[in-house]
Amino acid sequence: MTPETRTRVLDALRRQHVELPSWAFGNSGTRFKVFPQEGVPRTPQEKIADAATVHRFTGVAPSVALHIPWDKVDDYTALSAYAASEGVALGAINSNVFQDNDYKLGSVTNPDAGVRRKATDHLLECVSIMDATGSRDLKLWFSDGTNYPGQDSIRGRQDRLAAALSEVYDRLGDEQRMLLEYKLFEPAFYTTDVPDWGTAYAHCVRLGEKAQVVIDTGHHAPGTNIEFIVAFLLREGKLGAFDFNSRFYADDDLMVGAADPFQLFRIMFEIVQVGALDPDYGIAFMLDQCHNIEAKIPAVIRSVMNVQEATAKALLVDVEALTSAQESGDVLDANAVLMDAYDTDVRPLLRDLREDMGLDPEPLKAYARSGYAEKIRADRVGGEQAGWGA
Ligand code: AOS
Ligand code: ZN
Ligand code: ZN
Repeated sequence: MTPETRTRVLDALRRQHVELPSWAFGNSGTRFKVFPQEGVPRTPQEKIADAATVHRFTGVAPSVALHIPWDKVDDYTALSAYAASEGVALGAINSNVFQDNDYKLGSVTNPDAGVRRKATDHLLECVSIMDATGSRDLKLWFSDGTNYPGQDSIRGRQDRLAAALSEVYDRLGDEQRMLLEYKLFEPAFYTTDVPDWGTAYAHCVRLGEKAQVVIDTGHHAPGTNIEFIVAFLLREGKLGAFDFNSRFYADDDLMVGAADPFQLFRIMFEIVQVGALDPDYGIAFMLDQCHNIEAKIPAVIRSVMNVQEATAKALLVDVEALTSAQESGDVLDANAVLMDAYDTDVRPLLRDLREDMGLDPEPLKAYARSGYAEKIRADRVGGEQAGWGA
């Protein structure tokens, strides 16, 4: 690696920004069982403190996404000030129109106008919360869909979705954005109202430039070429954010980079090629994970490190050599250039980066030594632990 390459790569990595989900620190599980862990946060403030701890050891996770109502508080301006005092900012506001009895047949696409009103009002409330927290992004994921052919009008539901999105879009401030997430299936099994990037993209195009698509890496059919979607949306200026995680089967929400680090590298290569890694470009690189059986804070630290490793490898691709091989039609050479970067052990480089940033080069070991895990286990007794749905 030339000194110029090294400087370029380190500069880009120093500016990298991964956003953490507040819910990754709470208890979670499957539909069969939630395994509670000791020391888990009981309040939004404690979740923020845990996220800030991950930032202290990694240096590249300076914001935390909230989920409403799981992170509901009376005073969001005060919550924002608390986050700042912990050294992080509040990030995307995630809405929740999937955990209420009223939403059995859908939220904004429900056949009942009253339920649609309630769901849309919740989304509007989330924008008011963004006004107070200073958050830029409203993240929307709809569990809406149907289970049986004939259950509802596929087309009618698209009309209802468009109407709700448009009402919420009109409420956004100049600096605010709407991020629309898609998911192939689950909890609905027959039709999903926003099942794929094309549907999300089409709604976002109609809405306008403040609406962009979220790619959750776990929300595709097996074998889907996610980096193609990344490249396409980037080209159209419609990629707003990622929800990073790993999947083996469906929406597994495992640690990013655990199942398929090569896919993560291929995604990050599409990103770095157009300079979209820089926070000023506007893409939010968020994690959306649940740590059901592993310790939560170290799992989030590991995930951030996995994103950094994939990014460092992507930044190391010799673009000049790649372009020349591509232009001369040398398939094997082009592939070899990409694989050379992927096969590089970037861990020494990342250790140097952390030292440059005044951090311990080994975040997981440093966290283990810090005593934070013991402290939260001792302090957080009594009260109700945060978790899926609380
Ligand atoms: C659901 O499958 C999605 O991934 C959403 O991003 C969801 O809002 C998030 O998991 C928090 O509930
Ligand atoms: Zn997600
Ligand atoms: Zn998901």
